[in-house]
Amino acid sequence: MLIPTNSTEMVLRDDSSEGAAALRVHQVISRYSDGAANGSSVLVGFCSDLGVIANSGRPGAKEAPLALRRQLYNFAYYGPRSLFDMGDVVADEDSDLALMQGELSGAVLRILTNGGRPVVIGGGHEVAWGTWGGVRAYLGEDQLRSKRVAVVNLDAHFDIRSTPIPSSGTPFFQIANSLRDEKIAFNYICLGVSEVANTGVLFQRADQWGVEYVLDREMQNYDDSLISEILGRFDLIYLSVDFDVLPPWSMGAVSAPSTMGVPLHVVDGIIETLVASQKVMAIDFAEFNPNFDRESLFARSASRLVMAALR
Ligand SMILES: [Mn+2]
Repeated sequence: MLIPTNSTEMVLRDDSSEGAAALRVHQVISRYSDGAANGSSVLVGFCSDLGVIANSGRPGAKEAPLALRRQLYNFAYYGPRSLFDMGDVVADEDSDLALMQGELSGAVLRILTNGGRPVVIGGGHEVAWGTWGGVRAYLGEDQLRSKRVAVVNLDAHFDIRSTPIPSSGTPFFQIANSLRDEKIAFNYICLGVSEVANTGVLFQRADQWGVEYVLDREMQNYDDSLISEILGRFDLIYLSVDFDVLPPWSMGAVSAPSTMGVPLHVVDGIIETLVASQKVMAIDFAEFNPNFDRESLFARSASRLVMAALR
């Protein structure tokens, strides 16, 4: 079910006595309504770690939306645009993972249909199958065939495992499979891949499928040509960001911290450039796990990246 965000669960800072321009996100963000969000970013939380548990990972990602909003709502905000918050997709007694993902797909579709840009805060990376469901439904078969649509994933892992039970390790396998059934191209670009965190089978599968990928060690500096080259080839992008793409010293609060990672400023630059192109239809962020944070330090890096998507 969809639960509205309750800002009484957060400590909010108010500097408005300094003047009208002393605004923070919590002072400009409004509860989502269908008529108002045209052209604006819309936050949606996806409170699930069912996929992480199914992938034998460390549970806790379902608490991420609140932990990240606690930071995000206090960030200074300058933008001319309004921001909206749709609340959280949460499990009820009867929910299983597929049901929650279906509910997220419905939320994403509703935002897209009303001209907004969904910015989804997971949850484990199983969030991606839910976000994609909404993007897929919005585009329909015609646009999926006629437009050049890319799935760009910033992640240490390909997440194309073929296990029979869907999990946080399978979303891009699921997307590939569903598109193959309809004979639609799967344009998958995975940035920040770690050689020691993906088995040979996954590299073979990526090669077979023509997945484009860049290794973490090749992404230590921001490379504008890489991003403009991607933007030149595609009309529309679904962007997914797994926080475990970051170095372990920037991000320890994930199920599987990286061993090298792509620096925070590089990931930030990629998100900002892609979003500024207006080609990003929907974004999701995955795998933050507040159980492994300390003094909310990692929540701060993570929400900084979410902020880069809220332009
Ligand atoms: Mn992932």
